[in-house]
Amino acid sequence: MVKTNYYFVADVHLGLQVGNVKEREQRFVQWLEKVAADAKAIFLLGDIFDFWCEYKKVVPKGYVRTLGKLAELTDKGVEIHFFPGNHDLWTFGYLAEETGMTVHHQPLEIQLEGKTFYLAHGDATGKLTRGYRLLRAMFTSPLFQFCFSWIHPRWGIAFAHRWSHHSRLSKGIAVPFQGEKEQLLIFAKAYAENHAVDYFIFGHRHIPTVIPVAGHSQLFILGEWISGCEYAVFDGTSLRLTS
Ligand SMILES: [Mn+2]
Repeated sequence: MVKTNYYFVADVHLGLQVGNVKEREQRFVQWLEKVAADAKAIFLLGDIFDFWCEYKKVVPKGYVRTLGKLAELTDKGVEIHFFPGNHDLWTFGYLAEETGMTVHHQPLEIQLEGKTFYLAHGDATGKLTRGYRLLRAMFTSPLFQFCFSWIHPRWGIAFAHRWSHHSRLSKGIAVPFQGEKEQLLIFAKAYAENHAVDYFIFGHRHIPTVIPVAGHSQLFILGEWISGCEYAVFDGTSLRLTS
């Protein structure tokens, strides 16, 4: 099959104990298999795993079908990019090494078929609340990560699962789109003032949205896979949200 498409997906939240956990992973793995057939590249824009963490010698249980499929596809030459989200930011080389994905810890501006894309998970994009800034600074701090790694995974991972389950987004309850007050839109508008970006694509918000930014520039917010299976596809000419 001729490879013509680029795929973007986020917020699968694999492992989240809401709804049918097994079915969600099957759905995602089947999707990967299906889109890989005509994919020039697949971009995983964060929170694919509801919790991911790499200890020196240990990774969390589960996700084996996903990890296997990702490795199988990259072995076959499929290009897969992984952006850590706020639920799966603790990857320090193992995911990239084991699955063959390219991991991006920073937002990526990339040219695809002559169009410019700005890609990020979105949790750290735009103006963050003071509380979230502190939390993020803590979670991304090497000292905090070092200390966490010394807690036995039995307690560390259990704590992380409880924390994740507690989060509003994880339960599939998204804050409605904030219109002009939406941080991702405010960011995109400001950024587009001095960068020629055709498409901004983010996840995190769990609300599939397409909204004009300025001129021909558009903001895409991807949906989630807790109850849906939404993604975006770029066929070389135009980008659209679909499921
Ligand atoms: Mn998120």
